[in-house]
Amino acid sequence: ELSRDQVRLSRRMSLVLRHRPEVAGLTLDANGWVPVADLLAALRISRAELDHVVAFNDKSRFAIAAGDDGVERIRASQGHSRRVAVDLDLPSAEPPAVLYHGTPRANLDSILRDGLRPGSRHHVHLSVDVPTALTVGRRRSADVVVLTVAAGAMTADGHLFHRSANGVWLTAVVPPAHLSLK
Ligand code: HQG
Repeated sequence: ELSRDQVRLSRRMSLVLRHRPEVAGLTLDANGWVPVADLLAALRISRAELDHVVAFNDKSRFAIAAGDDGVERIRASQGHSRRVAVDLDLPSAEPPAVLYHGTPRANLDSILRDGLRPGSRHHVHLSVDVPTALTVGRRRSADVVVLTVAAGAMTADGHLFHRSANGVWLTAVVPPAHLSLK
């Protein structure tokens, strides 16, 4: 478990690496990576503090990799704002037959009418199981519904899916015909 300060750091990293890199004076590369050394300097944290948050945040939100140039870089594995022009360059992958999406009940009518839309992010985010979907929905409301997404049927219809490094399924939109209430 992370301490309260470590959770705060994790949130700050999400802000910078997904939504507003400019607040830290950083620019993400085309695939969302930034040199680890630059992030440490921008957030004024040590490598040990960074590594702890990367290793122990509850959803493995961040990935570190060395580039061909030997420079270690970090990025968020999913969840970027649309205003940040990042292409995660994930291969498309075949999803399980069904996936799940948890959302406040207040969104239900609109979703069943218009389908799931990515909102301010790059993709619609889908969960592999109901408990995860409930957790996602409860970030926003205590009164949550879970939708079943016919991912297999969507694939047959030509929709593309990607799996993020931390196991979140991503797709552009989910039409209402492929949604049902769990
Ligand atoms: C809803 C967290 C009305 C949608 C999570 C959701 C996830 C509609 C909200 C990741 C709609 C967007 C993403 C429509 C979609 N009408 N409401 N037609 N279509 N919505 O935060 O999936 O902790 O952008 O149901 O775990 O909640 O940050 O998406 O309620 O993986 O790492 O519009 O964020 O990850 O909200 O969450 P979000 P989300 P982290």
